[in-house]
Amino acid sequence: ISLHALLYPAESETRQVKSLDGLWHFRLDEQGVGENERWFAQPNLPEPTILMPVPSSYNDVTQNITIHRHIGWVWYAKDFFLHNTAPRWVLRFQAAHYEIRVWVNGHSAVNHSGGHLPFEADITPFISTNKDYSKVHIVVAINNTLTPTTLPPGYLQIHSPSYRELQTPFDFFNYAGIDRSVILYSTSTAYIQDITIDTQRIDYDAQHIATSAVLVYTVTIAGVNPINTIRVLIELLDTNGMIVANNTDSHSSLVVTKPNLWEPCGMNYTHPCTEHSYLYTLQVTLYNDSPQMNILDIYRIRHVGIRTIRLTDSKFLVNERPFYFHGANAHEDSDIRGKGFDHVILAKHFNLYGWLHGNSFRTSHYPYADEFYEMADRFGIAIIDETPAVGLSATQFVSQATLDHHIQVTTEMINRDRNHPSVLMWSLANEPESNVPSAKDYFSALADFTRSIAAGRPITYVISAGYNNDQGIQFFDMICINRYFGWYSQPGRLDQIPNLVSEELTNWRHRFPNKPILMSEYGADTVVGLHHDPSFMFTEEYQKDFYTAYHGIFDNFSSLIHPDTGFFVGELPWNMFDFATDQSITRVGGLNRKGLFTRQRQPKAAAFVIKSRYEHLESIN
Ligand code: BDP
Repeated sequence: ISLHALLYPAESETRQVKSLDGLWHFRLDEQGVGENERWFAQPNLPEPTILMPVPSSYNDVTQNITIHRHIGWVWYAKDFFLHNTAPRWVLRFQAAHYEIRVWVNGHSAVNHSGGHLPFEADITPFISTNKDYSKVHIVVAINNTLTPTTLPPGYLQIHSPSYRELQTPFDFFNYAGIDRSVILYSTSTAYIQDITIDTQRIDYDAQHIATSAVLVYTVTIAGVNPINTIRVLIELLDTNGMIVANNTDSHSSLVVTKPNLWEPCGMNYTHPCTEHSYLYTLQVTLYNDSPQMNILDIYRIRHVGIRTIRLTDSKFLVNERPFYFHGANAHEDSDIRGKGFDHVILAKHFNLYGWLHGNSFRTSHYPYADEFYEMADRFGIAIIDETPAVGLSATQFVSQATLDHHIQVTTEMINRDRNHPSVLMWSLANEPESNVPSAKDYFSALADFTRSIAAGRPITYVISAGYNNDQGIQFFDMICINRYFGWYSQPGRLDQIPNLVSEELTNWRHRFPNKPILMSEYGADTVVGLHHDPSFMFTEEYQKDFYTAYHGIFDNFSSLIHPDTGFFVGELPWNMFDFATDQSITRVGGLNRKGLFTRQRQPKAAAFVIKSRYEHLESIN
């Protein structure tokens, strides 16, 4: 029953969307007995239960440390009424972490493995249709235990019956629960199942003004038999709602004359970070092939951006012009909510990128909620979309189960995100142990597969290995390196940074003269309010000086500043915000404090250094 979760649930004349967000009944299942005791078949979860907000991570909502650090199964339940006004109802989880089982009115509806991507189930068979309404009881069981074959991986250590520990080879807290929205949506019996859009061709005049663009699309229809009883109409609308192109084939192209292009903000000054980027709407209508031409289904994608991407040996081109990434990496993380999706946090996220004049971020270290991509399309913020493969080591490279899951999660991510113009590149992993020999075959296979579905985007992974021993990046399009000179290495020695960065970039270029290079992480922990002159580690002064030391060298290699010789295409500090980690001796108060902003989204001194740098970069981009 598990379907591919593709189109975002959007309302239209033929589709209803009902939110199931709010308070759900919740309890821990510390002994892991719920499934055997058939909790899913009972009218209520056995007590003790509490109320838990959805969406949110469950970890930080209560005062109970047992819930905060729970490892294993938890259960959620909710009842609601559904009026039978549609022939087909689909239950959609925008994501839940990690292993999920869902029952609807006692029937198993869907199972899913993986914490960061949507999954859905047609629940029509489980609701009674002989009345005007149905009472629906949903029960969800979720297990946050990570294993060597999950992504990210994890290792359960049982020190004693009362002391179990989940070792996580990554630096963020393993928040869990129903952390994104739960949605119910309806369709007609015949419905639009999927739409893909590709805008890889734009023609220009001598002044580089776009004269026309070709938008290739495919519409997939389900629930009709035979297919020749229906017709489809595809229309592209501009921001005034005027139709600029249309077609009646389900797989064809639209030609747009004098197109308005989508561009990342700040690029060529055509679109400062304070304005929105140009988005068309693609409207697909399904009719039955009768004289009445009854409308069966309508679906609109409201974030269609016309733009191209191309890499040269030394440049990242958007619309055939060099693009320089200057933004900051992030996490889905905030006080109380943990990884839970929240519209306030979402809006603040983009308002702060605007304030900073940041034009990009990487979804470190997993795909974010859909809403981030729609906002990025609108704001003109470029995204490097990353899979949850963080913390891979030699153990994983020899596991077929890991490679299979990596391929599955990559496919789900690309299927979900490929229509967003903001997504400029796919990042397949963060800091794998790519210096071991087994990394070679693993990444070769992963690159081959991903290239076959990459939808016009370059592919990369983010490297901590050295230029002389990395085994996998040879199969990818771009070099993204994370470096912590002046922090994890040469701590306290800001004076060493310029030479080390310079050598590093030169050496990578020497080994890979045909791949542009991006600094995908660099940063220093900073306790807000801590000061010292001359600058010492952990102070606000140190964070300022740290960034300044890198910037001078970046400029020496920048493809923006040296169009003929430069090959360095961007800088992404680690991190935009302080974020939660496991408790440890290096993480004061359970936070990684490398944010330019605190976890409450207030600026540290370095945020102003980055802001004035980015204003400058924007003026030359
Ligand atoms: C990098 C990791 C990132 C960490 C960061 C750090 O990619 O996830 O949070 O180090 O230690 O190596 O701050």
